Amino acid sequence: MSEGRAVVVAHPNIALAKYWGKCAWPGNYPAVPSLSVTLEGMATRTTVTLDSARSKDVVVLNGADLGEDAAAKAIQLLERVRAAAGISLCARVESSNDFPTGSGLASSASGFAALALAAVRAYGIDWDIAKISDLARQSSASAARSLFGGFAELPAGTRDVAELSACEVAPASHMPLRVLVCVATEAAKSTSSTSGMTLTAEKSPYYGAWLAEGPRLYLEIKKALLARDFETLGALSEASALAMHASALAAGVSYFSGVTLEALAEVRRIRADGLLAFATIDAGPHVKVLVLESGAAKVGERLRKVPGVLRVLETRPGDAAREVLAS
Ligand code: 2P0
Repeated sequence: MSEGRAVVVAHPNIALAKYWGKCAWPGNYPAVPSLSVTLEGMATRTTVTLDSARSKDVVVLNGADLGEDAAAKAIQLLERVRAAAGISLCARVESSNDFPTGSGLASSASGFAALALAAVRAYGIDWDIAKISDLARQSSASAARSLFGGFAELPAGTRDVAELSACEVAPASHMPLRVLVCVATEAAKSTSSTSGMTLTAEKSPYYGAWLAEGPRLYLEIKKALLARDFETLGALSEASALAMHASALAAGVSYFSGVTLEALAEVRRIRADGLLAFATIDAGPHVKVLVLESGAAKVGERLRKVPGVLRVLETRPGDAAREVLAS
């Protein structure tokens, strides 16, 4: 790294125990604890370069200048870093994803994890990974988890905690898990996670049930993960996703498409045929299927035939966000 420049690669993560809903006070604190797996096989690469010739930050995503409005969250993060570093120089941010962006494939998780680490390094601040995770969380709570490899958790916010970071629960080698991502569309979603959560909290008659069920499932999911009990882990992860979406649906917030339902039905048929496969869904139409390495080829073959599935990405537990040499 030359001074004032850093390049970072980060992977998205998918939550086995879902985060959905925020604490009532400002600062982007999650209302429920979550537990995720960071996925090798999809990646964001972000470069932050300080530039004394610039009077504004520029954020380029997948080759297109975002403009100030779309880049507002990224610029806010840079402002926090500048305040901590005591440096006023603006920056150029270039970021690209090798998977669909803004579509429920956790591009904001890998994107803000990569930006937080790259910005802290480029501005030369000596923060540990917990502090960088806290920085990423303020922009996008799921991003706090992508600073870590393997399996990571993020606690719920509490009134007395200002710095809230994720931490590693188990390394990538803990379980031979594979996550088969059924890509249902290349398009970005129309309801952001943040507004979906707000609408759910305001309008869903089942939001209270989710706030009770989410933390209970998180504890059971963590227990099953630590015991390497894949069948229980998968079943509970599917339950967490369905409970989250049930509460959102009751507020009129739907991320499902026909392809989502077709893929969910196929996962149930796969299980009925005696194979262990479990579904999870985030704020987008893609179904992600949890399998063990030994079942990945067979299950993948069946998912590829689901009507509307464009392609199936095979991903596995991966590494933490990391600085790389500029190429
Ligand atoms: C998760 N999701 O735990 C849940 C499950 C989507 C469904 O975290 O509002 O982009 O920026 O903190 O992190 C996606 O939401 O939301 C998300 P904000 P974020 O992965």
